[in-house]
Amino acid sequence: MIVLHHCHETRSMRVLWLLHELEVEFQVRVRPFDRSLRDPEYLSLSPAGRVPALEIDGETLWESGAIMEVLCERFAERGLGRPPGDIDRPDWLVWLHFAETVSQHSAALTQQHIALREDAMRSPVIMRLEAARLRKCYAAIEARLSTPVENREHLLTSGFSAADIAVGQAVYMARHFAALDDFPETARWYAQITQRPAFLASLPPEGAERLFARDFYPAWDR
Ligand SMILES: N[C@@H](CCC(=O)N[C@@H](CS)C(=O)NCC(=O)O)C(=O)O
Repeated sequence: MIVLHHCHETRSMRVLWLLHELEVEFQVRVRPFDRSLRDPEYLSLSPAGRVPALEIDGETLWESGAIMEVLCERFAERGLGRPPGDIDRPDWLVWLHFAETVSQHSAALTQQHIALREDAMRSPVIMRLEAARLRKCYAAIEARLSTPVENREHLLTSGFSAADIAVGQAVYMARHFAALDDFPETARWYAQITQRPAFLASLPPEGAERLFARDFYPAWDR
């Protein structure tokens, strides 16, 4: 049995979305997003105490990008990966892992706006800087989606893939700190992929404790 260790609205959501797309049997172990990720029991699954961790085929994996590669290879028939030799393989790898470039800024902003307990600990400079760096990431996605190829609806020319899932989920987190208003192609793509039933199934269920209590956290203006 595949077991995903997951915290709502974090990077593990991209693995959850992928598992739903793959239509395989799996269990989700929802964990609170707190110090319990440092308990020895969880550190034995994920040595730095991070989510996601995935138990599969008697092994435990961590790092969302690696987990997504493994799942796409293991369930290759679902067509969400691009195997070696595929013309879109290099772009698939680039975009799959670009999700982490986006998410590092969301993680810094989550720390600034949510994790730090006292206002005196927060830095308006870091808030503005990290939000600006998110917009640079949006610009990269916008440029890609504006590249004139026929039917450019997804990040890859060959259509929907795990790269859209990884970057789409990274944008899900990022939108809490930087709006998509100036990025029309990215907004269109995001609206389209997040209608997918597998994305909707990866959202926190009604009543669950969410990471993001608000839809948007503006940078402090001082
Ligand atoms: N590069 C790793 C990052 C994992 C990561 O830092 N996950 C965050 C949630 S988005 C986490 O577990 N944070 C808990 C902590 O830092 O204590 C991945 O993509 O899996």
